[in-house]
Amino acid sequence: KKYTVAVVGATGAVGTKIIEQLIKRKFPMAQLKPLASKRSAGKELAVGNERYKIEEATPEAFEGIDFAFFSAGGSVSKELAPEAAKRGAIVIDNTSAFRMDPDTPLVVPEVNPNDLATHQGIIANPNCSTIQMVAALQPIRQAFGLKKVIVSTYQAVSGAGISAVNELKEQSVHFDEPAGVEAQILPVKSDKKHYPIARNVIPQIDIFTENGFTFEEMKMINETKKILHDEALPVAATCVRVPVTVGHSESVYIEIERNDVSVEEIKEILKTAPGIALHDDPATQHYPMPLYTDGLDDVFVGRIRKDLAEDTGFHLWIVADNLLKGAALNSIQIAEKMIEDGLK
Ligand code: A2P
Ligand code: 11C
Repeated sequence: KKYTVAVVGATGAVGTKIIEQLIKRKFPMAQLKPLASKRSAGKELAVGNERYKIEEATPEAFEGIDFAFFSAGGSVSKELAPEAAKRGAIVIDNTSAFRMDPDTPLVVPEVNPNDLATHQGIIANPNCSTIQMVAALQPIRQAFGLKKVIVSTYQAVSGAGISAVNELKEQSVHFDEPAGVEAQILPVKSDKKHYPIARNVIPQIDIFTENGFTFEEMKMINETKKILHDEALPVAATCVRVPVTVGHSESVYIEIERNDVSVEEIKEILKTAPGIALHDDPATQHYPMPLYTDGLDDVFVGRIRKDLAEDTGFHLWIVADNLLKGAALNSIQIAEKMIEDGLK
């Protein structure tokens, strides 16, 4: 069987990757419909040898669509995802609009595939920094239990969209005086102040919530608990933007249930875990770095160490392409899994 597919936000950082991946993975498509704002309607989109006409995303655009991938921001999803679902499409939403809705499954196929069966038309794709973390932690959790997670992130500017990537590029051209190029996007376009990202590190991703954590940090905390079905799991996050184009990195401290586990045993588990690539050899300076994971599908793990004071504690370094496993690839894997499970 072949499916009709719509991509909402087709001109964006994630939308273009979704189209690339649909083609690369030979997703069984009868038709591909790129949708964006009125500004882009009528323009042509070139992907490989193919050219597609971009249409405006309207409720009617979803007539006859089987799968609709959304990555055009939360407000577009809130308005149009229910319209697409009403017309019979399975919506796979990349925004935070429905993630914490109890009726919406939040899925990483390697971690909680069984949640897909409960869907009511919309499936949420988790935040990029959450996806790569739970993908690496779930196999460890299944083998040894998981008691606590503390994560600090080093996130690429592409997570904030194409305009943030352009901002880093422009500031980098003026390397000696990045502050001379006025920052307009980062850390958050809608917030009051903006700071340069070239030659800088910004400890704010998304706006602040009332408890002092940012929304990005709260997403990591709440989404991790939802995906792992463990509301009581203590999770803390500090999310930081770094001058990297693609690839989020994470320093993760975990405590497991057992106190007799070695680093070797953790490595053995990760070696065979789906979607995980273990790159961990200090002797040869082998560890994951975002520059080398750009364009790759796996979640890369390295620098695994046992804590020096806590028997159940381990430190890990986790890197993945935020636009692929963090967004486009995971979304398509959700659709592939649904087809495999006979859910569409
Ligand atoms: P457009 O190019 O027409 O503005 P990014 O996250 O990289 O900044 O991309 C955002 C994506 O969301 C773009 O494809 C953009 O399309 C799309 N978009 C923005 N606003 C709307 C809207 N109101 N309706 C549909 N798509 C939208
Ligand atoms: C970032 N993680 O790096 C964000 C982007 O909720 O899907 C993804 C935001 C989201 O800025």
